[in-house]
Amino acid sequence: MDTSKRFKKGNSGCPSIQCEANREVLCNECASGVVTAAHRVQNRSVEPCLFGKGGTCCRNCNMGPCQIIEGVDAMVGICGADAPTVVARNFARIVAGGAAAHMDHGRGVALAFLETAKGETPYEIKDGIKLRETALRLGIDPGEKSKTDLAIEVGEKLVSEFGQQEGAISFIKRAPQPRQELWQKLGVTPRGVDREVVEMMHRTHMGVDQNYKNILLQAARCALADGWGASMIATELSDIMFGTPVPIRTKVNIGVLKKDEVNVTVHGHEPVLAEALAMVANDPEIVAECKKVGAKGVNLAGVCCTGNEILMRRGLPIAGSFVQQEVVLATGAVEAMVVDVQCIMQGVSPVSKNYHTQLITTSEKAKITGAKHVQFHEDKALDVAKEIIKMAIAKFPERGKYCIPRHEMDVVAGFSHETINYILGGRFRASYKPLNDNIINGRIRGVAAIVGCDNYRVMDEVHVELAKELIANDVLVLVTGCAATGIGRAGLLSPEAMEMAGDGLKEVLEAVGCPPVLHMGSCVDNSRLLIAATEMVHTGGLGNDISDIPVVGCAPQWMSEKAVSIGQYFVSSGAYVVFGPSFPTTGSQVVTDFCFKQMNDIYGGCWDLAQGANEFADKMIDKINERRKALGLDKKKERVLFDMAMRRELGSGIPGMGCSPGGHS
Ligand code: NFS
Ligand code: SF4
Repeated sequence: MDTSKRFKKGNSGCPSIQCEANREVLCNECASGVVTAAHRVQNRSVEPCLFGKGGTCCRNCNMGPCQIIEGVDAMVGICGADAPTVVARNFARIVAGGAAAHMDHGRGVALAFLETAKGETPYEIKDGIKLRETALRLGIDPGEKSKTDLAIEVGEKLVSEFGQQEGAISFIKRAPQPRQELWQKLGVTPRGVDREVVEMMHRTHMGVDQNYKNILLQAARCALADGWGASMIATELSDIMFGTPVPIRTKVNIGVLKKDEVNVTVHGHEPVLAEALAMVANDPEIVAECKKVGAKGVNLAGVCCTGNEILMRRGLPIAGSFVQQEVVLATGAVEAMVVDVQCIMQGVSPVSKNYHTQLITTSEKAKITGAKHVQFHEDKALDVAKEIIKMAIAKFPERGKYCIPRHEMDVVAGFSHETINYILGGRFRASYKPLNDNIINGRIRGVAAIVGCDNYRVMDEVHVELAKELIANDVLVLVTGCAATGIGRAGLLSPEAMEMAGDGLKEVLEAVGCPPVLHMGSCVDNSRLLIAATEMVHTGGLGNDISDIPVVGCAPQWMSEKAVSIGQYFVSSGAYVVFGPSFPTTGSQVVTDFCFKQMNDIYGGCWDLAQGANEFADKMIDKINERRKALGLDKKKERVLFDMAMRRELGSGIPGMGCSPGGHS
């Protein structure tokens, strides 16, 4: 039945949605009258504008907006700008927007780290070994320096890189040597973190850079300043402060909410807030307050990438990914949703108004109408955290009708590149050698990253089906972000899922006891993938650069600008990256060809576009095979082709699987 017809604009009801947990909530009486993105996407009466979709609408000056059609002389901008220029400018501004989000996040972490080093916050320097390693990488001699002095020096150095004007950001030197030389030759080595975004915005202002290739070079430099700069700074300093993740068992999906506890969901991105909440959640004072209102305690659960941060480091559960944020509230069982920055739908505020739920904003950068604002300060982190949790406790007696679905799934997360090292190589000879050896001997065909968001424009469980198809073809899968959460809901992040792997991969996994899909963290933690790929190069036997190794990446349901910045830094680092369901340059064949083909000649990595798990798998496995062949590893490895029956069979063993929103594609 086509349920989309049943709902007029503004009406709520049971939307057409595939995920059982989401359906159980939204089709329940407790969600009656609630309107979420699942409803809005069904009720949307206007299709996305073709000019906007393909990147050919320019609003960069007030002679426009101009809508451009490539190859039609009369359809250039008033200023004369043609499709390649406009599309490249728009694409570059998407990269700059995404990179800026990671950069501001990275800066926040770096400043909090410096305050922590100076003893001005309640956090500590937890990973002294990683602190020393990082110091050495920055050219700082740890010598006999105290942990405090060393941390201050590391913090000051990395904070300074945000405003650095000349030279090169430090972590770029972690890349394989040939890659660094290529970046130098192309002139895309980032000089400072912030500088590259400012320059990108300048160059795409009306009447500045008009050569699409030149614009896209700066987009690459801007993205590299994100991946090898801000995101890597965020990951490394978060690890040093809060602990480098090690494999940990926990649960995901809406069923992690508890009926007899005060449910506090923490949504957004920056780990400093979530860590503080986790530090006080079991405080005797808080537990006593809970008892007074008849609750057993505080249940802290994550949403979006904050969820991934606390899942990786503390084993706290994730209630929902991006597409589930409103559904989590529609359970009526959430006392407070605490948010900081990024990926917070404006819809959460009206949804929360249907319940007793208190929506709390904590960053001066992100205020939401209808929410209470409690400003977070690192130096008063625990006091602020307690204040927030007490607000949640006070709401518990007001909880009305609620519905917590039974769906939750066991996952193992916490695969930092350091732990992959230990798991594969053993604590005493930590190394990527076993991984490389198994790729060389063909047990593992290659490595694929599935990253990025989930998205109401995608109907199918692309992440899940793709991951299954890849592991069945002996491809080890690494995941981050909301893709990781979705794949976790489907049961693929547990060691038991190794049964679905191809014989070669299974043999390797059985020996080390890890899942076929490794959860590597939040979206800033894609920097861990850069390091893992570089380690594979350094370990030897698979070529001299990232563009040689049989590693591919994809974001099949991308939504955020951050995803495009991530994709571009992987491409510029030599990876083959497939996006879907659409790509923002398709309004210009010239720019699209440049991204999909010529970038490969420049970087040894390029973009591509696919729709549906099958096409993604085909393209990614073909690329892995192509790289294997170039390395002389082309021993015939039969490709397992999936048909619908096989897909159904694979899915049937896993209860409560999946959670695609089921919107319109
Ligand atoms: Ni990544 Fe994380 Fe999720 Fe997408 Fe948003 S939470 S930083 S952007 S939606 S994966
Ligand atoms: Fe139109 Fe050119 Fe102005 Fe863009 S910059 S809006 S193409 S006149």
